[in-house]
Amino acid sequence: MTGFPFPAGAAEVRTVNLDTRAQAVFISGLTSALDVLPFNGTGDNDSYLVLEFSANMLAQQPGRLKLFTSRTETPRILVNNLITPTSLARDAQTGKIFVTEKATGRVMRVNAPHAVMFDYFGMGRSNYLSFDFKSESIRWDILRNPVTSPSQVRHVNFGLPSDYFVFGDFDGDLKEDIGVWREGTTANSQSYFYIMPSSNPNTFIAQPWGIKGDTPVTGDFDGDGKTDFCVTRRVDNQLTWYILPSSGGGFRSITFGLPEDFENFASFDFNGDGRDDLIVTRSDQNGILTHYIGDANTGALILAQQWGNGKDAPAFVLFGDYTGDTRADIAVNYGACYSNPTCDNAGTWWIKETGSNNYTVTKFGIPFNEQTGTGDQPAPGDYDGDGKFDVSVFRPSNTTFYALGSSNGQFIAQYWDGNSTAPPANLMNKPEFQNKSIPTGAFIGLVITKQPDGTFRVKRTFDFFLSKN
Ligand SMILES: [Ca+2]
Ligand SMILES: [Ca+2]
Ligand SMILES: [Ca+2]
Ligand SMILES: [Ca+2]
Repeated sequence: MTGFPFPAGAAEVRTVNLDTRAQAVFISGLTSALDVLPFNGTGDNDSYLVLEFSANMLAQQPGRLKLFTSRTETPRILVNNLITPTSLARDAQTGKIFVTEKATGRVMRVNAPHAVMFDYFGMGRSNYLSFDFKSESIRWDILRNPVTSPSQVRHVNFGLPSDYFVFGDFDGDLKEDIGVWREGTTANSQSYFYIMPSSNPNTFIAQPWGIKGDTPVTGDFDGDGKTDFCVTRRVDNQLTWYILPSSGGGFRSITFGLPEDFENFASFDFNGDGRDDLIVTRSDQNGILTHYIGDANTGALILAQQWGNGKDAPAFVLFGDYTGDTRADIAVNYGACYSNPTCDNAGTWWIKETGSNNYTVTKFGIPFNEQTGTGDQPAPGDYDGDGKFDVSVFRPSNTTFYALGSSNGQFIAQYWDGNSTAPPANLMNKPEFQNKSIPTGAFIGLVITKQPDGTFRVKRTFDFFLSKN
C-alpha cells in the first residue's frame, strides 16, 4: 500500500475491462480500501464486501468491513475494530466471513450478515409495506426506502387471506423474500411454506413443514445468513420447536417454553452469536410479562427478562435491535390507557437494552385506543438504515408511517396507500384512502390487554389487528 496518509473517502473500487483495459469507478468514497468480494460469489451481484485498512490512518483508527447491499448507497459496517486487516474470504456454506490481520497474525471470523427486516429492495433499510386484502389473493405493496422520485414499488399478489405472512431472507441474498405459511386442513393436515425468493422471483419454493394447529416461526437459527423454516407445536404439555436448518444436516426438534406461552412470529438474536434465538412471552395473573430467550441448538435458557405489563394500557411487545450492538432488545409500546386515554404512559415506548440495565422511554404518536380501534399501530423496523430499529408507527387514519430516526432523531413521515406516495387533496374527506391497508409491523409482535373480567390476554398482533380468534 502506498499513498500515506490515505485520506478518507479517496479510495475506490474500479472495474477493469480485460479486453480494452478501460477502467471505471465501481464503488467510491472508501478509505484505504484493500479487498473487495462479491457477496454471492458469481453472477449478477449487487452486494459487495469491502475491507478498509483503517477508517483514518493519521488517527490510527482500526479497519472496517463494509457491506454494500447496493454499490451506490451508504454501506452497512459489519465490523469496525479490525487491526491492520489485509484480506477477506467468505464460506458460502456457513455464511461466515474471514479476515486476515497483518499486525496480530490472526484470522478473524465474522458472523454472516442478515437482511434488514422488511428490506425487499436490498437497500439496508426497512421498506414501507402494506397489504391489500380486498381481492382473493393478498397483494403485497412494497415501497422502496429511501423513497425516490419517481418512487420504486413492487406490487405482488402472493398468498391467501387465510395464510400467515412470513418475513425473512430464505435465499440469503440480503433481500427479504415474500412468503406465507399455509396451514393444512382437517382432511390433509400437511402445511406449507410458500416463498418467492428474491434471487429468482419467477419461481416459488413450496416447502412442506408443519401440520394443522402448528404456529409458523421464522429466524436464522443456524446462523448462515438464510432464514430457516420453523414451526412450533404443543404436544404432551410441552412446546416443541421443529427447525429445518438452511445449512443442512436434517431437522431439529427443541423443547423450550410452556404450551401457554406465546412465541413471536419473528425470531431475533439476543446474545450476538449470529444465530437467532427461541423467544417466548408469558404473562402472570397481574398482566406482567416475562420474556424467555432460549438457545436454538440446545434449548438452554439464555435470558429471562421481565418487561412490560398490560395493567393500565394495552402493551405491544416488539423485539429488535434498537441499540445497534447486534443483540436484540425488547421494546414495549403502550396504547391509550383503559380508564384515562391520556395517562402518562399512553403512547410511550419503553425499550430495554439487552446486556445492561439501561432503558429508554420515548413518547411518540397517537396512542392506540383499544375501545375504538383508532390511533397508531406499532410498525417496527430500521427506516433510516443505521442498523438500529426506530421508534415507528403506522397511522391508519391518514395512511402514513411515522418514525423517529435513530441515527440523528429526525422525524420521518411517509404516506403510502399501496399505490401512491402522495396523499390526495383533502385526504381526511376521502375515506377510501384511509384505513386502506395494514402495515407489516402489525404482524410480528405480541400484545397484552386487560379483559372486562379483569384477567389478561396475550395475542399475536397478527391475530389482534386482523381480528382472528
Ligand atoms: Ca432473499
Ligand atoms: Ca439459516
Ligand atoms: Ca441491542
Ligand atoms: Ca434506525
